[in-house]
Amino acid sequence: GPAPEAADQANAWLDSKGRAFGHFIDGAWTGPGKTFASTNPASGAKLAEITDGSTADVDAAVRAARAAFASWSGLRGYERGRYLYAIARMIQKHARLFAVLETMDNGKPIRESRDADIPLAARHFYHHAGWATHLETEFPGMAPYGVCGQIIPWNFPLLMLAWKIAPALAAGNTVVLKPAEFTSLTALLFAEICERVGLPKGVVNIVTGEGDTGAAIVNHSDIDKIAFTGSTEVGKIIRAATAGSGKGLSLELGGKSPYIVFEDADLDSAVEGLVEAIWFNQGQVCCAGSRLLVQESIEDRFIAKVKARMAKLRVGDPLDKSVDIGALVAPVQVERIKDLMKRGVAEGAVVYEPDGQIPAEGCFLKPALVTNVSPANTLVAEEIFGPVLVAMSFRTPEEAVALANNTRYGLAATLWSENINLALDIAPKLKAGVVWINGTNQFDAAVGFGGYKESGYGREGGREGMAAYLKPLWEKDLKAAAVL
Ligand code: TXE
Repeated sequence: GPAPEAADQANAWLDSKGRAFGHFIDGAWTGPGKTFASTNPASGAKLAEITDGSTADVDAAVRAARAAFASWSGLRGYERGRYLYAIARMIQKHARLFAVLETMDNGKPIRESRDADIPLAARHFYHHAGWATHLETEFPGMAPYGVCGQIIPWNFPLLMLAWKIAPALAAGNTVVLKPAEFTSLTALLFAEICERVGLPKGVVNIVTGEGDTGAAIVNHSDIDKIAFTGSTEVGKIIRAATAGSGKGLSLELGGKSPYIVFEDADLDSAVEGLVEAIWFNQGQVCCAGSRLLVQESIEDRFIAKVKARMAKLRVGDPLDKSVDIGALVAPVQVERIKDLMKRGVAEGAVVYEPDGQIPAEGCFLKPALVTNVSPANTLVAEEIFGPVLVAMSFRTPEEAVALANNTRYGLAATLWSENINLALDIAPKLKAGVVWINGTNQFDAAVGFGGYKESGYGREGGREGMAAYLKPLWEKDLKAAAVL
């Protein structure tokens, strides 16, 4: 089980804040206003009260960001880079506190927050500190947008914050960021880090709240660019709301990514990859390999291996280092997943779940494997965003490609084959922003990530991700910015 002291440091930090948070605006903390509770989904215990940001709060944050913009964007790139390096080091220094807090707030296994979320967030700031120092040579004639409004989801709270804030700041933008209502805590700890490294006031503003607060950001007239990661439904609303406003926009939305296993694949490795693809973070991953497509000749053998592996997955206390599957983020998500499963079963799907107990209380679900489905089944067509894998088979590589692309999404795809000619022939035919061969869920700050079709547009990370926070300078601006 978890070491009894595992949560002590995070609880001490929450206690030191009185377990009630306001916003971080213009380098200062507002008092808590009208609040909602943030709970630990593994236990149902209340962690803190979070302020539900009003239109006036958003406006104050935008004004602070606007006021900070001239001097922040006027710094030389290497000077901004120094702040980003300092933030990266502080995330590393407080990595354990960040990891435990993230796990308590979100329910994800501590092994994942410790080994993935937090180190990748630090890496993102290091990487973009480098970009800041090279902007003037790598992006001549480009300038920051101005004030960026950023709205993020709850599945990778600190990491999504890093994906948004690091490139925005490197480019010289100032930001107003809203974390998701279920998971505001690491964003608030991050605000404290901005204070500690002496980031100029107003450069980063964190406004907490629910969808209405997000809408207030989207609709604010003095914001120059919106960046959103979340559901396709809300992405569509935001696209409509910003159309014709002149605001820049990037959207990273849902997915239903195929995981293709050819008959000549190394099956044991493909099974391990599959565990990573669909059960990492309880399946609450936009690029989750949630649609298994397996070649008919090996279908029975492969499915048997998957079931045997599923039986060994440990579901339980996310603070326990030996746990593979923690809690889902909130009861509403558990209900959503159960409803989708009911619909799928009514349409003919067969569900396999391994024997064994899972905690009776808390947002826990067993890993599930769904078979006997056609492409029209709800569980094949809809993003489930939970620990649910759907499996279908194919006969020929052409059929695999057709099935893989038969989706309104296009975020990621994985394929397994020991035949490199086949792999390299198939990969470019998959309509997905990223294709992994004989591996899965490989992320790096240096590589652009993003989707096609209803998975959104724009890229985060790498050169494309930097470009997404820059726009061409007009001639008069070029003259004014002669220092470039
Ligand atoms: O997402 P929302 P929800 C998918 C996934 C999940 C489903 C529902 O399938 O089951 O969406 O999740 C803010 N204007 N993904 O309802 O609402 C909200 O406060 C502006 C996939 O939690 O999209 C939060 O900060 N902002 C996804 C953020 O949007 C609004 C990750 C995301 O929440 C808003 C999350 C509005 N009108 C969910 N309404 C991925 N691709 O990773 C809400 N928000």
